Amino acid sequence: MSTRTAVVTGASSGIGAATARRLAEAGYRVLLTARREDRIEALAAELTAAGHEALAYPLDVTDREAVDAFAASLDPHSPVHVLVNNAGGALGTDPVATGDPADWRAMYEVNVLGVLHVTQALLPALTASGDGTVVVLSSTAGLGTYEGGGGYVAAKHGAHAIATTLRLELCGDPVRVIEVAPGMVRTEEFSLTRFRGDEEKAAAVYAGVAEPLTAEDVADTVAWAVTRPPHVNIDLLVVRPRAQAANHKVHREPGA
Ligand code: 8X3
Repeated sequence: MSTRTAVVTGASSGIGAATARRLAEAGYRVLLTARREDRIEALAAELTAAGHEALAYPLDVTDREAVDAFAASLDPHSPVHVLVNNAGGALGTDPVATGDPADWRAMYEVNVLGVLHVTQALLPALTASGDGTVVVLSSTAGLGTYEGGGGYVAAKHGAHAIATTLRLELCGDPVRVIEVAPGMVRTEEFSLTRFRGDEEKAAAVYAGVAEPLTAEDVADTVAWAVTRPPHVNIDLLVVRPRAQAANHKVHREPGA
């Protein structure tokens, strides 16, 4: 089988970096994109040293011109088989009544328009591959609401809507759309970013939870879904830790 190429956005840390590692191990040539060039360069070097094919391309998915330039830079003779739309994130836990519209806008930009930009730009290459896969890393926040979810819940509902609509629109084309919706995942940055660097508040999210999911758990799920035979479309996978039965129903060990 000739080398297959996977593009991963937000590959500088967390689920994106773990997914890039897993896809590289599965034999994909991985194109790592994220804003932080030093991080994706380091990951590309690590993967290359381990005998995999990996390249870093600094990219802000909210910048449409930059996304188009990235797509144009790809070798037209080397199709893209997989796009993992992972870049995203949350800002704040304010109620709707007091949420900052600037935060809502920023979350919409990255979680919704970011997915739109990269998917639109790479769709021709994914289709040309004859067997393309678009992965949308949404969230359980895209499937239900919770107090304080605010703009993140709204934005992830948008990402979910892109996945479901695109799947309908591409029916008959050689591109499948897979949505993976993680619940509580403890990564180095997600909650820290949400709480703007407040380590105490970030840690409290996971307080007493024996085993939140790890980035590797989610990457494992993504890699499994992507490596099913081309005719098998895993529409939607909801992945949570055992201790989380719903976003608002989390088992915490006493004393936490
Ligand atoms: C992360 C899940 O519960 O923080 O996407 O919204 S949650």
